[in-house]
Amino acid sequence: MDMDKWRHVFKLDPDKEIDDGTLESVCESGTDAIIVGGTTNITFDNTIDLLSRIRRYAVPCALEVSDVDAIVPGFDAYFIPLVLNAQNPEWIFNMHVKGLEEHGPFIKWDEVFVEGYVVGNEDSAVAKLTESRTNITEEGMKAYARLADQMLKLPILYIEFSGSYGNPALVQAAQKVVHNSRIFYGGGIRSVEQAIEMAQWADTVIIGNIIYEDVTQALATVEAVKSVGR
Ligand code: 1GP
Repeated sequence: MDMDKWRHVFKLDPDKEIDDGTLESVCESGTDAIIVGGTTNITFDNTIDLLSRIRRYAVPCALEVSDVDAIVPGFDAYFIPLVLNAQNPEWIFNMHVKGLEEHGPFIKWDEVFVEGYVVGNEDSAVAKLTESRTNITEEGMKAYARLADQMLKLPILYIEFSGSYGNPALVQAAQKVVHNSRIFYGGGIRSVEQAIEMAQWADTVIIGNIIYEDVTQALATVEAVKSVGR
């Protein structure tokens, strides 16, 4: 699994229904990877069910951990969100420490990647849960990008607008100052044009909800993102 080459990723939510045909088209689309993740009603059972269905295909598959009780073995990688603009202390490090108390001795650290999340859509479930400070200027985004990249040396800066299309200028601002972190952008991409716009600045473009609303449009984003050189 070579995360440094991922340009396009589909994110599948264990809490949402997906039929076998749609799942096959997503996994065989030419996307670079599938991330399994969501914010609400994520359980061990719905996560392992989805993993076992994705495993019929060769595509790499990572789990984005949002609930310590829903950590399922057998993924290629484990992404651990750290919400940099969370104001609720429970979501800053308490959850991580709880996870480490339970799973610490068994973790294979070369499979673990911490994502420095910056949450931008105030109406999203993740913003509400973590009480994220969502009004972010370009200068603010540069500060978060430096925090993730230079100060914390995180492998991923994830600009998350889950459910609403964000301002590409914010991703551009982050890209200007980041040296090593890979910039993931996800949120509200519903068209090929939006996918192309974000692909100019984001290293990796994440497509979520549109899979469940208009799979043809979702599949078209794969080639669109890959057509943009970076
Ligand atoms: C959600 O960033 C992803 O965590 C993708 O967002 O579902 O809005 O595409 P959407």
